[in-house]
Amino acid sequence: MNMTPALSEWIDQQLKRGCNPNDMVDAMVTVGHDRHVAHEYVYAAAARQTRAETPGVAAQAMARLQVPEPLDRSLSDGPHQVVLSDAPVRVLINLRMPRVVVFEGVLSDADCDLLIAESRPKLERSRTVNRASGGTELNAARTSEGTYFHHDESELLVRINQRIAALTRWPLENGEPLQILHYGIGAQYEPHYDYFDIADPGTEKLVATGGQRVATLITYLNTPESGGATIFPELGLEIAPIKGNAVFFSYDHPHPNTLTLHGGTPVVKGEKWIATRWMREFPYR
Ligand code: PD2
Ligand code: ZN
Repeated sequence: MNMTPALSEWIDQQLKRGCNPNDMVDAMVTVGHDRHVAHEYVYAAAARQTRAETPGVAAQAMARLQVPEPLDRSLSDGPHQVVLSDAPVRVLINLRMPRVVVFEGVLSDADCDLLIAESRPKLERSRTVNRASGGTELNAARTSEGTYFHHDESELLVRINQRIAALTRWPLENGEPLQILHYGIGAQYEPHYDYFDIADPGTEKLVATGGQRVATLITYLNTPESGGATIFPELGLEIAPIKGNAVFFSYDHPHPNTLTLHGGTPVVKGEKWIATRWMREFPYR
């Protein structure tokens, strides 16, 4: 069943009356809507209302968003690994605030090599989002080259995307295309936040599809000989880039007090390849 003007109006009215969004999803399912689609409609409408009605930019930035949560229990009383349909993934570090999880074995060596091989001929100098316009631009702070892959671009991408979605427990369709980055000696990614700043004029355009970014998974496709760590300067945390490992972090509101400032330090020896999945609130199309 598709979204009709009448359904859209019903959703808006129920939300304005203060109805519980989950009850609304249940009601839509009983009249024949797919649960996933119903969830998407209701939560997208709720987010639109919040943005439109919340008085100031500052308040909007503080509204808490749903974020992916890869682990369903603490490492103290549960296994240290996530069982997926193919190979398990081990949890190395589990930090609550900010939410950061470091994983081992997210991708096999063979899949890392294949991703690099498929990316190499497509590499272009990395562009960053222009916060004012919502477009992209070359940026001295990001001296890497990169490319991206659509979700179903190849059998390899389908497999990797399914694995990332299962690990993060977040719908693949909420993911931006998988971004591959290559850093040579001296190349780095200066500290930044991955969310879009509410105060930036370009943000409205950037969140029009998929809403805010709410989480990031950076997977290391090789092990640089020296340098190239991922750092969270405010936490004093450095993560060694090790082939097949990954760092996940989430940010439930687009504000520096999420403590998710992070960067990639210059590669000192060798080269560095990563695959980044940025996750949005809603389907990204
Ligand atoms: O390459 C990294 O370590 C890195 C650091 C900061 C990647 C990203 N951000 C990113 O892809 O968002
Ligand atoms: Zn980043």
